[in-house]
Amino acid sequence: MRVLIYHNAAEQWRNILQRRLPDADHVIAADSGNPQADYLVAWKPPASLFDEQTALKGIVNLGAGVDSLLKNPSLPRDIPIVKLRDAGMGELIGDYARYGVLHFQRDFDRYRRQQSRHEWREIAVVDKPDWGVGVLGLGAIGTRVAQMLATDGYPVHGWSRSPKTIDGITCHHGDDGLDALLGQVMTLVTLLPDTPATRHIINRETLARLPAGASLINPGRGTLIDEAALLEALGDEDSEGHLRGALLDAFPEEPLAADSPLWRHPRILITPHMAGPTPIGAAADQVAEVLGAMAKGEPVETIDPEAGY
Ligand code: OXD
Repeated sequence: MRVLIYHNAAEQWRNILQRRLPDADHVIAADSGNPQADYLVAWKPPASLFDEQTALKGIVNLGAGVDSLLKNPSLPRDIPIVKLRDAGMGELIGDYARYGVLHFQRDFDRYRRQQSRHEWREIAVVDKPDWGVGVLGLGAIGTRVAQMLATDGYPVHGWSRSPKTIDGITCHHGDDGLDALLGQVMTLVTLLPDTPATRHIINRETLARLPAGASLINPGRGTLIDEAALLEALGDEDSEGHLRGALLDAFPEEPLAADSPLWRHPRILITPHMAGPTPIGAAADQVAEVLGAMAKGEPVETIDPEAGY
């Protein structure tokens, strides 16, 4: 079987896949003139790659989110697509969420501002059991993040479109469930996929349902958040608004434009889509397993292009 690899670390991927599937022909995709391949293993491939590849039997998306792939105008609609499940990204994103939750729960944002005024004043701690945390999106990664936060002692509420049961997490679903969750969480972590149904799910109305002084952490997708509503909820630059602060890792356009007002807002922390880098070893195990199964005609867990994840 021939596997075509498209990734900005393609060489590393080729070497690691070669070791796992030594009998396959692993080819790094060039801009054009690639040989016909059986499988494409790729992250954000260009449309031209699909235009020239006419014999593909399957695609492995080298990331957990398939939004970019599904928006590709030349994506063939009739072949299976498999995405990376949690290959260790869950724990990394869990650490990111933990950092963000502690940042707000232990008032590091407020202490930072006090420091700029040379102000020495201790703020009473809100205990973890009184600091509800919401996790929107209970896929493999959201579930891991929710469990890590619950282990830390926060009451964690999770939300998904359809009902779920997860040990130690209060699970909500549907529109009513979202309302119920929002009213009870001091920090909201958004880990939903980018689909038409989740676009701007964080908007003026949903932000208003959070308790005053709540905070937002978005290691998911930038499209989940209505940016104008976020800025409005954060209030002016000198005093906390209904929303106390936000830690943002994902943006609708990346890199975030240099003139975006988000950069200079004093209560927004920005990171460059680094919350959950893919651990290549565990991810390569998954890719090799999927390619092996597809080559043998065995069933694999494919994404649902209609649902968008
Ligand atoms: C992913 C990502 O989807 O890195 O894996 O955003």
